Amino acid sequence: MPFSLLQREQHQNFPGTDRIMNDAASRSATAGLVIAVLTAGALGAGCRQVSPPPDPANELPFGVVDTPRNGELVGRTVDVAGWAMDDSAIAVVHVYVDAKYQTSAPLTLPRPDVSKANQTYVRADSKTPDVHGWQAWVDLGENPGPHTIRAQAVDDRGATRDLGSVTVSLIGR
Ligand SMILES: [Ca+2]
Repeated sequence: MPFSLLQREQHQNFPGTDRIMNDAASRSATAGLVIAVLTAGALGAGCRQVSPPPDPANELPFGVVDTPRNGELVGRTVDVAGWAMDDSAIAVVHVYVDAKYQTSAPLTLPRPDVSKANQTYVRADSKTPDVHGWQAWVDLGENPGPHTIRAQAVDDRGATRDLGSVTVSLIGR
């Protein structure tokens, strides 16, 4: 890769390293190697993400998968639904098929029955105090036989808990 192109990329990704690269280039005929090393190091550091530490006061979310039922015979496209609650708020529900991520669903469906059964988790300041239900469509693929659908709720602080898993049977053609 020509130096100028590399430098331009480096500048776009890591503007702070621009001056270091220029110095290195003027000092040595091996500047290209130095820059390559700097680039690799900077890229490595740039890809790392540091999560905040878990909050000991934060409760895990909870809930269930209502449909489909365990052992149900289904077609390839399956309606998956349930509910979730949290001591603060549910950010999203992730749905996995055969241990692979497939889709995500927010809470959108009113479930006053869930509010009634878990009144201490209903927030008085919520604009949608009865919305605890989620729904998603998943694709089981082409292989007939058993497939496992798993749902995981994530709260607004990143804590995650499995809501449950069901194993259904895809009817062959
Ligand atoms: Ca929580």
